[in-house]
Amino acid sequence: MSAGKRGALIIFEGCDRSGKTTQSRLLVELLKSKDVPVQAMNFPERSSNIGQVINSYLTNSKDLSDEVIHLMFSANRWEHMNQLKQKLLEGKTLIVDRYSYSGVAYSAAKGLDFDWCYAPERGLLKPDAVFYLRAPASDLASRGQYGEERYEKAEFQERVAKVFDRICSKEASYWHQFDASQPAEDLHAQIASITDELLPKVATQPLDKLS
Ligand code: FDM
Repeated sequence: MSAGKRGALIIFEGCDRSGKTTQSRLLVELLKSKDVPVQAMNFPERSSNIGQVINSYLTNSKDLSDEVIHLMFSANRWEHMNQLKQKLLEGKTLIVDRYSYSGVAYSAAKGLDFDWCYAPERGLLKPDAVFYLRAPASDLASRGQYGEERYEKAEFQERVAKVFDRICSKEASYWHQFDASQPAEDLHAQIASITDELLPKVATQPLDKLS
């Protein structure tokens, strides 16, 4: 990359089975094919010590209070922030599957206070764009059986979707909402076009923080 040009921080958000994994993979492949330096990441990042506790919780082998697991998810983002920042400043674009908004949406859906949930996210890197894949939870449930993990229940996912909707309307300046029930190629084309415009635009902008 040319000196001083940074990569973009792009986040995919949405309920389980909304197609985030497929769409982030397609976007990474597209950028690679254009020789854009890019890396896929996801949260929770399950390999660290904190990530392993989160994994035990999600797979139901460990119980923790709603507050404690919430702060662990946030700590898991904080422990990777320097690494993310460095990669972005080196010019790498990061395509991240889930971020702070999943943290807020899943915990607020359990009944925790929205502002309390958001507080530990303040100061983390602010995404340049959030691609929110939205589909009715009933639609998602009909795509196939939910898995075995803790949150994979249709009724809970509907509550999560409501919190995502609330965040989406508040953060409209950098959130892009898509109908996740459309064919994957159509969705990818829309995401690719927004990304195409985004990368040169943010390349010379300073990194920002969530406030
Ligand atoms: N999840 C994910 C949270 O509850 N809080 C968070 O901060 C994050 C990042 O973890 F059910 C939930 C969302 C999902 C589960 O996510 C695992 P993946 O994408 O299936 O690994």
